[in-house]
Amino acid sequence: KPKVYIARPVPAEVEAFISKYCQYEKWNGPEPITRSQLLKQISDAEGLLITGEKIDDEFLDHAPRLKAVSNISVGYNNFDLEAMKKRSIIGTNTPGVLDETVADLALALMLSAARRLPEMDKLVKDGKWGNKSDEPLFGVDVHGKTLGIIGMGRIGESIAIRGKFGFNMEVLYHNRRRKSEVEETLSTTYSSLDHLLRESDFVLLMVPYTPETRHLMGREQFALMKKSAIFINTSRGQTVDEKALIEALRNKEILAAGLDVFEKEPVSHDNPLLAMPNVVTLPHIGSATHQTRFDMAMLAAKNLVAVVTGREISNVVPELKGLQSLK
Ligand code: 8YV
Repeated sequence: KPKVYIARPVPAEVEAFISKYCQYEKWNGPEPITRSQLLKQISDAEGLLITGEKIDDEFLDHAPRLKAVSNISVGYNNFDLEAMKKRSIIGTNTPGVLDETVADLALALMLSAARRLPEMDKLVKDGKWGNKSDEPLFGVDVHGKTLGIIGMGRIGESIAIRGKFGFNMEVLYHNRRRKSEVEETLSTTYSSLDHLLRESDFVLLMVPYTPETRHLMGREQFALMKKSAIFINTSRGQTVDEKALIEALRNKEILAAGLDVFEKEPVSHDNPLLAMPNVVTLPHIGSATHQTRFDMAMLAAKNLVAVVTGREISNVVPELKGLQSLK
């Protein structure tokens, strides 16, 4: 049986599945495995199950027998694609199984920021629910507003459905590729980035992190947004120039933000965003429900087993697809 290493805790059923096809070792520590600990574990591994650990030249030099790296996540910005290509290492991800869950969270962030839920929760718990005018507690509506989605992949579509049919929103989208099928079925409107930023009441970022999307939202982009608009990020922190976001919020160029991701994670305690009552912050939990994380781990396990046992492989990341035939 091929040898694999499981670097993240996975449900017992997932481990049992892997054990049918592979010999495996796993990380047992209560703390997440560090890079140097992981480098010590991979000298004879043919496959690896990870979430987000950087796979680069140095890493691969420590893993001469490696064939497959299976990410328990849809994002794969941790893959150095060139380094993997050079060595014909197949990388897989978990598309599809988390779309609805991440879309739910995106709507939760929109609603939380618009109706100021964390502020209101704190007010009640602090015993400050007075009987004076409640105007200071007013928020803004979500229903019927314009939602601009930057990145119309699978998750973007699930968010568009919620906005359109759940909240009667007008949905604009910007994407690398225009998607006429989404325009027809969801009556969304393709828009240039600038137009979307100018027109939207909610600007939601749902793009993969690549060299092209680094700091996609910067000073200029925030300046185009309405002063009454709310910015939501459920993608990757590095797609936003966080300094520019902080400035835009400080200068009241935008109303509020809802963030599941940050440039540096875990976010530092002294990050100015944490002190802003109009910023809703979450610890990167877009896909974090019991069911979805189970489904992601099982799919990642199936991807891994398929590569190391030479079965038909699905979910190879697009940039590494041609490599299948080389193995
Ligand atoms: C990660 C994610 O899996 O799938 C992604 O791209 O961002 C998440 O679902 C999560 O960070 C795991 O810790």
